[in-house]
Amino acid sequence: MQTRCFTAMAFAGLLGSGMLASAAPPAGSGAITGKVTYTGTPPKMKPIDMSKEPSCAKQHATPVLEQNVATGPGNALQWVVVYISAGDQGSIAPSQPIKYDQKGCQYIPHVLPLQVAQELEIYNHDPTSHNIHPLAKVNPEFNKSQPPGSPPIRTKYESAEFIPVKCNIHPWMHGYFVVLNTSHYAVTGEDGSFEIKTLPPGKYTVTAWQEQYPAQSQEVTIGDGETKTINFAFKVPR
Ligand SMILES: [Cu+2]
Repeated sequence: MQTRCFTAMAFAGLLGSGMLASAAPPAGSGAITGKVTYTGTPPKMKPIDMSKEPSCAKQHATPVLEQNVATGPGNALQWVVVYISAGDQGSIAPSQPIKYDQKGCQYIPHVLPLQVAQELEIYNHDPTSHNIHPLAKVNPEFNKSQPPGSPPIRTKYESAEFIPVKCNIHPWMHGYFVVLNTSHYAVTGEDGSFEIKTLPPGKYTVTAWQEQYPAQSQEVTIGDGETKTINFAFKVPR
C-alpha cells in the first residue's frame, strides 16, 4: 500500500514538473534593470585582418575590431547576457524563429541569446562561403558549409548551453549562442544597460554572463509590478 502510494506521488511529481517546463509563464509586470561595467584595464581589441577575403574586407570602411571584450563609454561592457538563472516559473519558446547572420565575415549579433527549443535560422548574406561550426558539447555539434545565396540553415537546441561559434573558413569569425531555459533575459548594448521585463512577483537569481570573464549572480526579490535596479561590475584581471 505504501509502495503504491509512493509511486503515485512520484508519478504526480514527474507530471507536475513536465507541465511546468512547457507551461506559459504567469504574466507579470515586474522588471529588473541595470548596467554592466568593468573595473581595471580591458585588453585593447585588435583590428581584424580580412585581406584573405577581399569580398568581406571591402564591406568595411574601417577595420572591424575583435569583440570578445567590447566596451563603451562609462566603463560599459557590451555583449553581456543577463538572465534569470533560478526562480523562473516556466517558459515557452517563442514560435517566431530567431535570426543569426553572417555578413561582412562577422557574426551578427556577436552574442545571440535564444531559448531552448526555439527555432534558429542562420543566414549567409555574404558573396562568399561560410562554414558555421557551433562547438556544442551538451547539444549535438554540427559543422555546415553555406555557399552564397543558400537558404538559411534551420536548427534548434534542446538543452541550455553556452556555445562558442566559429567559421572553419575564416579563423577570425567568433560568436556565441547562449541557449537559455528562460524567456527572461537581455543582452547589454554599447551603454552596458539591460532590462528584463514581464517578471511575475518572486525571488530570482540573476546571472550576468560574459564570454571571457567568470559569470556573476545576484539574488533579487520582485514584488507585484515592481522594478528593481541591480548592477554588475566585471573585474578585468591584470
Ligand atoms: Cu566564414
